Amino acid sequence: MEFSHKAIEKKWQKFWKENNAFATKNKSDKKAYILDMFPYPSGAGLHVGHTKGYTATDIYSRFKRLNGYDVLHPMGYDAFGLPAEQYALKTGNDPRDFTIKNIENFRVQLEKMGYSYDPNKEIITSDPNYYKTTQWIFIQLYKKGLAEIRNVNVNWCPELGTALANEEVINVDGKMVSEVGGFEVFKKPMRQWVLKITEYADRLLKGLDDIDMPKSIKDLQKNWIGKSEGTLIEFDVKNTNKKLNVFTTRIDTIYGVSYLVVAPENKIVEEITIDSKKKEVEQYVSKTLSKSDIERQDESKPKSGVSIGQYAINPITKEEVPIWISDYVLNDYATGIVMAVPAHDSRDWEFAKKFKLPIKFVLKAEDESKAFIGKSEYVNSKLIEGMNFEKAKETLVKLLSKENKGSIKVNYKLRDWLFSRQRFYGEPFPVAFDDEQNIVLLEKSLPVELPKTDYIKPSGTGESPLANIKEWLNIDLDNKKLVRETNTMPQSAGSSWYHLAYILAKGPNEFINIDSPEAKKLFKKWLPVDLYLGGQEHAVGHLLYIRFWHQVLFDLGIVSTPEPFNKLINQGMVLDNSGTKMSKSKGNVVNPDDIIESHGADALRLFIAFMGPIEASLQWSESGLDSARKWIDRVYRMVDTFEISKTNDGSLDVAYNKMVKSFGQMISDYKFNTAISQLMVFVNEIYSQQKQVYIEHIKNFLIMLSIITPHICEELWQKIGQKNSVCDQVWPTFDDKKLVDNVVTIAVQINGKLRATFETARGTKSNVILDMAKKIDSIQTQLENKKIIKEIAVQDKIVNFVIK
Ligand code: ANZ
Repeated sequence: MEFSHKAIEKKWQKFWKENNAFATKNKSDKKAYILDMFPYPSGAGLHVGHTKGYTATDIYSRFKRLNGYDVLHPMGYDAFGLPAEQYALKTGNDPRDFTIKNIENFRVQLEKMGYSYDPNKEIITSDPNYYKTTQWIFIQLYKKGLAEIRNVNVNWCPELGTALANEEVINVDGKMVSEVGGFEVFKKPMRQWVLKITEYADRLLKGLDDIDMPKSIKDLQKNWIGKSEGTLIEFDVKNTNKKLNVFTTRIDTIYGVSYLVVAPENKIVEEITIDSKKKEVEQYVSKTLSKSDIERQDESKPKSGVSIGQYAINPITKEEVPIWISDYVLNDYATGIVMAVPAHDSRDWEFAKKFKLPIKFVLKAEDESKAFIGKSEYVNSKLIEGMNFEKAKETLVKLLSKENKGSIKVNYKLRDWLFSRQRFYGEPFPVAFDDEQNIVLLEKSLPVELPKTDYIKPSGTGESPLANIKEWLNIDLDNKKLVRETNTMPQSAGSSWYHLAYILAKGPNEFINIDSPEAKKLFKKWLPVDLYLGGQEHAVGHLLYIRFWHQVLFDLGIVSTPEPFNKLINQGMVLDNSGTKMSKSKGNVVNPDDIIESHGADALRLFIAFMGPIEASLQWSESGLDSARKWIDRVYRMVDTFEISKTNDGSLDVAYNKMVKSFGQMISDYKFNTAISQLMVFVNEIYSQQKQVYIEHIKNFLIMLSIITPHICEELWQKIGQKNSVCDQVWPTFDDKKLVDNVVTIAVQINGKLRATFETARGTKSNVILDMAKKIDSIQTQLENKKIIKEIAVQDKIVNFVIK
């Protein structure tokens, strides 16, 4: 190796820190807000997968700074969460101490990568100064009617003593268990805070048009929101005054309804089940509660269900149809009740076959041995025969709406956001209750801090451990005795406004008030985020939550843009050298610290940026890493050994200008891997010339390369006698006129054989090159005394003589 990366990298990291080199500036009218998805500070530290995205944004941030932009490029920590709490429970430590220790490790690791984060913008979501604003935003949501307490079915895990999000539950042998620990999970109704994200469903859908993001991510969000336009139809329950509301997208199949299915856990079931069926129904309901929604909707599983012994009246045909319960109907989608049309819906078909329920075709189908899905001519459908779908729908809705039994309804798959957890380590709600359970907002005492305690065991009652800390729980406010909310917020709370927190940060975890004129000015300058980069696993949950909060804050006049992001890129994964995903359990994770030690951070940065497109998942390769390091050595040797000249002999002008142009263009297009190739081509040119190198070429080469491998470039910058930092320079420009070689080589052929070549200026007219060819001595001799039958000259290329 040519140089000691250890010494060089440390030296420049110290220099950047001491000179506050990456402070967010406010000097230019051009800005770039470049945001990484921040990490959860786990005990395992930085993963090489993190470095793929973080290196990309660092390259881009450095590029923008050198191009005269004010750049906001921050990093922080998504620091609340279950792993720290579980660790604390196991070891008896405070989760806060554990988190802080992990963050310190991350911070050192990120610094060792040479990332140009502004240290004054660092945020930690579990810091009371930070969550003060998380709580303030919650209060605004509450005041806007977007937060409320509901009794909802949650995934309850008795062992962990908490409700879990769907993503935290996995399916083992048909049973729900917790992802952490593999403990039993079942559905249980609990008093929960819910945020009404569904009220923003349409906005979340429309806003997608204004964000430049991969189509696959847009589709994921669209499907998650799942807009569905249909009809609500009311069925009377026979001999009672009860009604069943069904949601259907196919009102036109109403003549084919042969039974209704209610989700087993729907409240109405108990009210309408006949006595003799109650026991069977109860058993079925409790079985359903241990199944996940995914399993319930799994089409490959045989259908199950129970008749509740009651009948409903079809409001169009007045026919009586039996009412069943089955787990394939979900309680929290639409009304949780379905009109089953087995002839035209495959789930209903299977169910009807299994329980021998009638199947009546109301759409013409060639093959009646299976369900016909789709649209065709109506049969057995008195009122609508001969109509198309739209007309049939309109006719039926009109008829039903006259009797108040039908109306158009738009439904969304998107659920309201379950916003409370029965855990210690999350943001406390800024809420308390009086004797009558009225909600009192603790607006004046923000932040509502988590108490210091070494007792964070689950309370056992389903409440959070905070319920056990009586000194914290009971408060006096304006002479009223109140009891605090003991749930805490989910981890996704803190990450739903962190893009704003960075803008407001005036020092680590010190913030300007979000609702101040100063904040408005800053939001106006920095929003929206110009580039947001992170993993695809956050495509739905996080991205929808953060957009929802942003939209609410926009409606409240706090932020200046309707959407938080302008552009989103999903980085691919770094796979191990056999193409497998790296994971702790497989023991194939590469720790960046080891690579920094052996090859240097610059080599790792170069390798990771060069290995392929940012969006692609790519394989780790030791030899690729070695090559990256070798190339840096080659650059070092080039600057070290070639004579650096103050005058330019022009021999590298074309190669140089081509490089400047393409490199800049490719970096702007986030094509870092192909951009790097341009630098490599230039270095090859220099070596092939084996001459001196013009100082301006070398300086600008180092400026450009510094966005990829900053440490070595600072070192070489100094080595060639330059002052200040290479990061403080101005991005080079290129000369359009020097993009192509001005000299071309012309071949001269006689009767198809190459006889000579000569050089001339590009663009020399063909009659001129013909004359030039004729003046070449050897050609003159060969043409002497010969008859020229044909002479052809092609500009910039060839002169051809046919002689006899
Ligand atoms: C009758 C019907 C006939 C239906 C037919 C479909 C085809 P999307 O587009 O996803 O909104 N459905 C309604 N609520 C449900 C629930 N809680 N759980 C399970 N399924 C439910 O689908 C709407 C359709 O899904 C509705 O239209 C209903 O079945 C079913 F030939 O009603 B349909």
